[in-house]
Amino acid sequence: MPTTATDPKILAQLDEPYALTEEQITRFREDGFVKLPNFWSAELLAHYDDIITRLTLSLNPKKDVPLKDRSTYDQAFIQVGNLWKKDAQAQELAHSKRGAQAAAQLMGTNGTRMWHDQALYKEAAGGFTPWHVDQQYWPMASGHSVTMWMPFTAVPIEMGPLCFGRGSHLKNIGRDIEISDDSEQLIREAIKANGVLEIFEPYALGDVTFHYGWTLHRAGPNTTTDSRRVFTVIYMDEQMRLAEPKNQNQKNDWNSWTPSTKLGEVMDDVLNPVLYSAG
Ligand SMILES: O=C(O)CCC(=O)C(=O)O
Repeated sequence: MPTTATDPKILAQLDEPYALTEEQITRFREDGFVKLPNFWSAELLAHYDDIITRLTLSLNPKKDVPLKDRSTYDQAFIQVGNLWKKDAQAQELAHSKRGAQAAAQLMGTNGTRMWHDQALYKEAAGGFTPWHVDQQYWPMASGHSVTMWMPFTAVPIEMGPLCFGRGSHLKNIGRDIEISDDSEQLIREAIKANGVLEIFEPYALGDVTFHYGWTLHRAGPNTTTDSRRVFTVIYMDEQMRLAEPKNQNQKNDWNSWTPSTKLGEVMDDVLNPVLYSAG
């Protein structure tokens, strides 16, 4: 079904800077994540919820496989990447200056490039997301990567909001373990042994979180009868260079998200446009 063009008032909101406080920037750098209230308006969320949900359900690679027959990873969410390449309105959201500028300011970089976007829909009765770090998958030469995790609705605890290991981006925990039942168990034990605090809170409508690629995180199962509808945009430093892949996941992600970039180069593939630069 065709979707109506985005209202110019909503388009303008995508470009408006978010007024980050010094405290929010400090929290992000020390804790490895920060929650930003009222990042998006209810009308903007309702508009893009329709668009992203339609795309995600139509492109869902697991749509014919019942939940019970899937792996732990595939029970955790429906995952569809780079929606911005498939739909002009998804691109409006994925390339918002508001998100890209906040990411640069939080990391303290001059600008940000696109790594990729992802819809992460935890279905009704969908399983937990095991503990992991994202950068295990990414062949990046520095830790200047960050995910904006934006739900289209409020996310109560029983729907599976993200849970973060506070300050875990500064500790070397679980960096070699891919997301799996093993990562859930091994990282859980390491978190306890290292006294890392787990921060697990509901999201109100309009809240987003930003977390570093090296921050440990997980999510509980969705025990409600609604889908947890989340869109994420992953940003990196505009100067990010391609590092030698450390594992097969990093080789795959090189191929998927920055195929023309050579080792040691700035990731300047057509898939990695600069989304914000302070100049
Ligand atoms: O949405 C989830 O359950 C996991 C999300 C995640 O791992 C991420 O955005 O880095």
